[in-house]
Amino acid sequence: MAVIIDGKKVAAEIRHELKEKVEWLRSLNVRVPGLVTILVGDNPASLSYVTSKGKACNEIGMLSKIEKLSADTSEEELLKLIDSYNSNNDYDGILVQLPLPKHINEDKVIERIAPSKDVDGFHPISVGNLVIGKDTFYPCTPYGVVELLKRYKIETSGKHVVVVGRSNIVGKPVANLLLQKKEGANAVVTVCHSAAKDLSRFTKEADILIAAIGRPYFIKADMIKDGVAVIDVGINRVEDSTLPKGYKLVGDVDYEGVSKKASFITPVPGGVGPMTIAMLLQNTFLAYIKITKQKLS
Ligand code: L34
Repeated sequence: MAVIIDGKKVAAEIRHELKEKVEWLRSLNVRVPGLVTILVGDNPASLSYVTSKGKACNEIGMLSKIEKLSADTSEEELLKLIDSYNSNNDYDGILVQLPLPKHINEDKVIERIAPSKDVDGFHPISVGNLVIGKDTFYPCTPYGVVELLKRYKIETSGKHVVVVGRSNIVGKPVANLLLQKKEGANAVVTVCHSAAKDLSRFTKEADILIAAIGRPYFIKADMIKDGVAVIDVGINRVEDSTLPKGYKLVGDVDYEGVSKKASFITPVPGGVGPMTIAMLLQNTFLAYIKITKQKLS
């Protein structure tokens, strides 16, 4: 049976580490890091993630603001709001929760965020810096995956990581992170996706399998080799009328079967999800440090 990677616990540890740093800043009577999260529309999952982000900020003593805009907000208005936070010195990080309503161009919005405040790491400048191995903000979910591997001492150097999924939010950045020539990375990385002719051919080769497909129970036991470490990034709502909410959360991995064969596995919920939020706080702290250093030099 696989070791269960407890993302909830690791995320709490990271938040605790950050809380101590923020308390230290408070004791010095200096400004603390601040994050603004912008939500457009009323997608229930997005609302719940954004609420969790705000709560996590407050709990560690960071400044937090949630800007809730109606679904019919124009692109122009959203861009103006971003501009105002780009020049607001109380906020080090700006996050626009995705997805956005169809009438708003996501690329345009992401590109409007000042790269120095891009705590999501989605700006083309951040993405480019990641690809060429320069210091930058790493996207929170991929960063959380790498941090989980590190804290569970799962060797990545020289190992074959197979990523299933090629999104800009998870698949591509997690592949680029693990490809880097540095500690906690240095992996041989394969990225596969829906166009693969025989996906199992690739997934069976993995020492570490990262599932970011967005389809419930997609990775089955017969698609993996014994002893693989499995990171399940998927968060799917599956109907379950026996529950008060009417749905349950499941990953992209058939946990039942796969956990019997794997060496490590992340559960859903309680795996990668909480890490996304912890790494967002970490990035906001990093943005604060960078901005403060720049002012001093
Ligand atoms: N801009 N948009 C932007 N940045 C992001 O980093 C995100 N993402 C994804 C969606 N859109 C985004 C998130 O914040 C997904 N995501 C996210 C954040 C937190 C959790 C899941 C996804 C999370 O906390 N998951 C919990 C369960 C939450 C629940 O009960 O609904 C877990 O244990 O997996």
